[in-house]
Amino acid sequence: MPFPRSPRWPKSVVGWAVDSRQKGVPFVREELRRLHKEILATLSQVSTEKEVSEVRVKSLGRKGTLTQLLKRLGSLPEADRREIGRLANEIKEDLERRIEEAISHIRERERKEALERERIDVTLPGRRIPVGTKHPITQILDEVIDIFSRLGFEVVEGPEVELDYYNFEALNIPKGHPAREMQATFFISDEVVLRTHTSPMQVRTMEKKRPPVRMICPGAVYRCDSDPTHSPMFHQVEGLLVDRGITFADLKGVLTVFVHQMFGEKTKLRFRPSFFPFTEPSAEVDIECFICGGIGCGVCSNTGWLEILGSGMVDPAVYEFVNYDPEEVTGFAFGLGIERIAMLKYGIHDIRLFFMNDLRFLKQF
Ligand code: 2NL
Repeated sequence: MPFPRSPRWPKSVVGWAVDSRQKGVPFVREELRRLHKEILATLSQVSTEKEVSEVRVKSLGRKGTLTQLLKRLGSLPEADRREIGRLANEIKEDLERRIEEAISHIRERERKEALERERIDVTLPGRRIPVGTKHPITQILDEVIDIFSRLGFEVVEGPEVELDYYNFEALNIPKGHPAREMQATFFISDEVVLRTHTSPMQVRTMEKKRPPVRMICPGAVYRCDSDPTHSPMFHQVEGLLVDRGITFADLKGVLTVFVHQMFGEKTKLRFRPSFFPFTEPSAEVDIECFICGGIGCGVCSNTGWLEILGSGMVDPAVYEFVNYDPEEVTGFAFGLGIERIAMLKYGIHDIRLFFMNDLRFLKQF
C-alpha cells in the first residue's frame, strides 16, 4: 500500500529560522503545533506497521521534520529556546507514544483478523477416513486357504517366473505335448515361462521333502488368454497330499469336506471322469447349480451342475521326477480357479471387473 497521503511538510526549515526571529515565539509555537497536528492526522490514516514506520522516520527520524525543526532551536534567544524546547519535547514524546499505540493497534487488529481467518468450525462434520476392504479375490483365496489349513495342509508360495522344467516337464508334459498348446504360455525365453499353474511349487516341494507331503499352493498364474471368462493373470489354489496308502477315497473325502465348508453343508457334488497329464485317474468336481437348484439355467448351461475344480491321483510319472517311489507312496492333487469361484458365488459375468479396480465394483464385496 502506498503512503496514503503525503503529509504537507512545513515550509523550508531554514526559512522558518529566519521567520522565527522576525515573528517571535508565538509563531514558532504555532508552527510546532501545526506540524504536530499534521503528523497525527497522517498517523490516523495509516493502516500497516510499515506505514507507521514511515511516519516515524519522516517525523522523528534523523532527517524527520520535527528533528530538523528541533535542530534549529539553537538560533532562538535563550529564554524562548527553553520554552519552545519544552513544548517540542512534549510533542516529540506525544508522537512517540502515539506511534507505539498505532503499532499495537495494528498488531492487535492483525491478530484478530488472523484468528478470524483461521477459525475452526467445530460444527462441521468430520472428514471420514476411507476404510478399505479386501479384494473379492483375496476374500475367496483366504476362505480356501483357511479351509485347507484347518485340514492340516501347509501353505507354500513360490516364483511366478518359472523354469519350463517345473511348469511342464516334471508334470509329465514333455515338449510337443498337446497340453502345452492348450496352456497358451507366456514365454520369457526358451526355458523360462510365466507359470501357467501353481503346480511347479508342488514339484519343488516334493524335490526337497520326503513324504508325507500335505500342502496347498495359492497364487497368481498366467495364460495368454483374454475374454469375459479368461484373464491373462488369474489366481489358483492347488493342493497335494502324498503319503503311504492314500486312495481316491481320501481325495473324495477331503474335497467333499472342502465343498461343504465353502458352499454349504447341504451342497450336492459329483466326481466326473476327466483327464490331466499329471493325474491318473482324474476327476472334475461339480456342485449342484445354486442358481437354479439343479433344474438347469443359463449359469450352468442347462446341465444343473457347476464345475468348480479339477483333481486326480498323482500320475506315477510325476513321482519319477522327484525320486518318490510310486510303489511306496500314492497321493492326490487338485486345482481350482479363484476367479471362477468368485464369479459363480457373486454372479459376475465378466472376469475383467476384478482387475479394473473400480471402487464402485470392489466396494460391493
Ligand atoms: C484345474 C486342474 C489340477 C493338479 C491340478 C497336480 C500337481 C502335481 C501333481 C499332480 Cl505336483 N497334479 N495338480 C491335479 C489335477 C488338477 O488342476 O482345473 N485347475 C484349475
